[in-house]
Parts: sequence; C-alpha cells; structure tokens
Amino acid sequence: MNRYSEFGIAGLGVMGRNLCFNFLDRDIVLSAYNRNDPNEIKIIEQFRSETRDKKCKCFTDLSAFIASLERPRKILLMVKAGKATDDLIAQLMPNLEAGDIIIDGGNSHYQETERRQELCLNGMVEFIGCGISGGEKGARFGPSIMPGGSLDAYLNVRTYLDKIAARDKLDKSCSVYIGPGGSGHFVKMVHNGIEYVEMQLLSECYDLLHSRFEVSEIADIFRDWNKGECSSYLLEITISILEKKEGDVFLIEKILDKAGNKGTGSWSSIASLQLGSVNNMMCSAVNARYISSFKSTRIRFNERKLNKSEGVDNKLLKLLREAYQSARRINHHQGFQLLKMASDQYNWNLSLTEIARIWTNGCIIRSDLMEECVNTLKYSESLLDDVVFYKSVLNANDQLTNITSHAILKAIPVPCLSAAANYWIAINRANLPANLIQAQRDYFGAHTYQRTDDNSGKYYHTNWD
Ligand code: NBP
Repeated sequence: MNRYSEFGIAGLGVMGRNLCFNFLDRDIVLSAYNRNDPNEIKIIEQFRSETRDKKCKCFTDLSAFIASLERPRKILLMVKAGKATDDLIAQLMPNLEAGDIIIDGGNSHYQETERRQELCLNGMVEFIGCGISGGEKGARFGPSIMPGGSLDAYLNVRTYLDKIAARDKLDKSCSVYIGPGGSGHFVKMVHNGIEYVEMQLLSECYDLLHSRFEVSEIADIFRDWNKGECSSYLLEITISILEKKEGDVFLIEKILDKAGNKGTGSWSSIASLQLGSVNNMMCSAVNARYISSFKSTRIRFNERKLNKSEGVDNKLLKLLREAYQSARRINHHQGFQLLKMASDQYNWNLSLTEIARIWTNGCIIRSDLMEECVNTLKYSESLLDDVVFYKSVLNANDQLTNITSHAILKAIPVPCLSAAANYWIAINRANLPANLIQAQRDYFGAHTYQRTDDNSGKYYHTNWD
C-alpha cells in the first residue's frame, strides 16, 4: 500500500461509511477516521475488518490520520452539521498546513460555510462547502455533488469528486464546480427545498386518493404515472413504500402522521424570504410538516370524520395527474428562481443548466422533469420564460384549479397544490390589489407610492386625513 493516502474521510456515520466504500471501489487510497468515543470504538474496529483487503487505513487518532495523508491534504468531513463540524475543524486546524483542503460534505448552512471559509483561510487552509445528495445509496454508489468555494481548491479535489459521483445520461459526472463562497451548500439547501415540495405533493395526491382507493390501488395508480412524464425517483420509492406490508397490513397505515425535519426546508424558505424570491410552495411544504407535528391538537379539534367518498374518484384521476405534474413544474420554476436570485445577489455566477444536469442522477430529486429542465435552462432565463414549459403549465391550469377547489370543498388539505394554483393565478395577472397595500402603507407610515398615471417612477405621498 502507498505510504500516504490520497484522501481522508472523517466521520463514519451513515454517509461517511458509504462514501468510504465508494472511494475504495474507485481505487482511491483512503484514510478513514472516527472519533475515539469509548462507546463507539466498535465502529472503527468493524470498519477496519470490513476494509481489510482494501486500500484503506483506519484511525481513531486524529494526528495519525492527518499524518497519513499526502499533501496538500484533502479531508472530507462527514459529521453532523453545526457544533460537531466546528469542533472537528478546531481539532484539525492546528495540525494542517498551508494549502491543505477541508471539504465539508454535511448539510451545513451556507452562511456558516462562509464563516468557516474565512476562519480556515486565516490558517491558509482551503475550505470547500460541498453539498452531497442521494442518501445512503447515493453515497455508496454515486451521489450528486455540489462543491463550492475557491476554484483552485476545487481543482485539487475535482478528479476525486468526479470519480465517486453519479453519471448523467451522457456519462458525465454529476459533480460540478458550483461557485465561490457558500454557493455549494446554498444549492444543496435549495435542492432539499425542492425535495420537500416534491414529497408534499405526493402525500397530497395520496391523501386525495386514499378516501376512494385501497393502498394497493394507489400504488397501481402511481405506477401508471411513473411510466410517463411524471416519472421520478421519489415517485418510484413512494410506490415501493405503498406496497410494503407487515403481515396483512400495509406498513404505511401503521406509520404515525408526524413529519420530522432537519431544517434545510426552513433554511431555504427563510433564504427565499430574505432574497425576495417567491417560493410559496417551499414555505407551504415546511408548514405542512409543522402542522403535522401538532398531532394532539389535531386530535382534539377533529370534530368530524371525513366521509370515505370525498376524495378523487376515477373521473378525476386524469385531472389529478395533470394537476400534480403542473404543480411540480411550478415547484421547479420557483426553486431555480431562488438560485438565480441568490446568484445575482451574491455574484456567484451559477449555471442553472449545469445544476439541473447534476441533479439528473444520484440525488433525491432526479426525474424526467429534471432532464427537461437541463435543456430548457440552456436557452431560457427561467423555466416559465420558455414558451413550451409555460404552455405545459397553462394547459393544465383548469386541472390544477379544479383539483385544488375540489380538495378544499371536501376539507382535504392541499397546501402545496393550492400554493401552486395561487402562484400561477397571481403571476399571470397584470393587476394585483397591491395598490391598496401601498395606500395603506402611505396612510399609516408615509411610505409613499407610485402612480399609474405617471411613468417617471416618482414617489407620491398623500395626506389621507
Ligand atoms: P450520522 O449521524 O450517521 O453520523 C455522524 C458522524 O459524525 C458520526 O461518525 C459521528 O461520530 C460523527 N461526529 C459527531 Br455526531 N460529532 C463529532 C465530533 N465532534 N467529532 C468527530 N466526529 C463527530 O450522520 P450522517 O447521516 O452520516 O450525516 C453526516 C452529514 O451528512 C450530516 O451533516 C448530514 O446532514 C449530511 N447528509 C446526510 C444525508 C443522509 O441521507 N443521511 C444525506 C446528505 C447529507 P460517532 O460515530 O462517534 O458518533
């Protein structure tokens, strides 16, 4: 075995462990580190025995781990975001040298990444904030990778990231340099925001179907959808979930309806509000998870049981599929718009088409629609600015409106479908009642307003009293 390892991975949790096996499959000489917690010693021992015949050195001593790496050292952190990441960086820094590179592969907040980049640069160490999507399987067999930071540092790790990433349809790596600063983690955060909406839309469709169809029938309906333009990884796993039985009972019926979250959905919603980007679907998806967590309140207020025949029936099935696909299109439009606004604000020069491309495989939101986005964003500023994309949403306008109003009338919550419908109505209206908002703002706060009969852009104030 080589005296020095080419790459180091710190943190052998679910993601780190699987990434190690992925690196080793590509013949990359590796050092792996896990902290020496008395309760955790078995982790490294087990990993050592699993990698005995591979080019891997295992450590619980951080200095020895660092000393085992060739220069410039390339260390991928796969620990929990937040304090664990800061603690590990603090332990690494005194042992690193100018030019060494830390890559944070966790789900860190992009502003934290920028703070850490500055901190590391004080010690002449490069810091790459690297979004990694694909969960356990992606980590093992090829994730989608979103590295951001200095271009020079990226060029030092590029071949490794390219090797372990998933491949797109043209066999190109689903890893690409995203841009400077915290852009890599920002893009990963928005990926997760889009993912929240995709998951919520599927659960709304499931809810709409559940009152009329058996679980196995819903799986059949989704299987049918998955053959056409709605095809996606999330739809595929939803079918498997619906088919899973425990004895005679579908497991889904036994799962408590309280959704958890690790924060990336709310981070992207907050970022959208701060940047002035319209992402009402993301915000709704986050709120849908929050409202689900108020289980005891929901039970207390649950005065009437819904009639089993109030959802979508066979007649409405086609409408539901078209409404679902149309809402997905709006979700993707809103997600990419958030990236565009951040890119403009922070001068990141993001390539939306390349981001869509690396999201076509390896990651959770891979789908046929994402393939379409790659091409559309090559030639169009935004998805809805493309005539074909716009028309496909326009053509499903009635379906989205019908399904949304049907659901509300029948007391079935559809926060994301209705957010899509509301967005679509508003973005297609030349006039909105914001004139009244402006008048109210001027009335109580002298915030001034512009007039429709003066094109100069001049601001006016009225003494309303
Ligand atoms: P896990 O919880 O499975 O593993 C976390 C790792 O961090 C463990 O090896 C743990 O060591 C280590 N660690 C902690 Br916690 N504190 C540490 C410290 N102070 N010093 C050194 N090591 C420390 O997490 P995971 O699912 O592998 O996720 C890792 C990162 O990747 C997270 O940021 C996560 O958000 C992100 N991510 C996860 C997924 C996914 O699908 N799971 C997908 C994409 C991104 P220990 O074994 O001694 O406790």
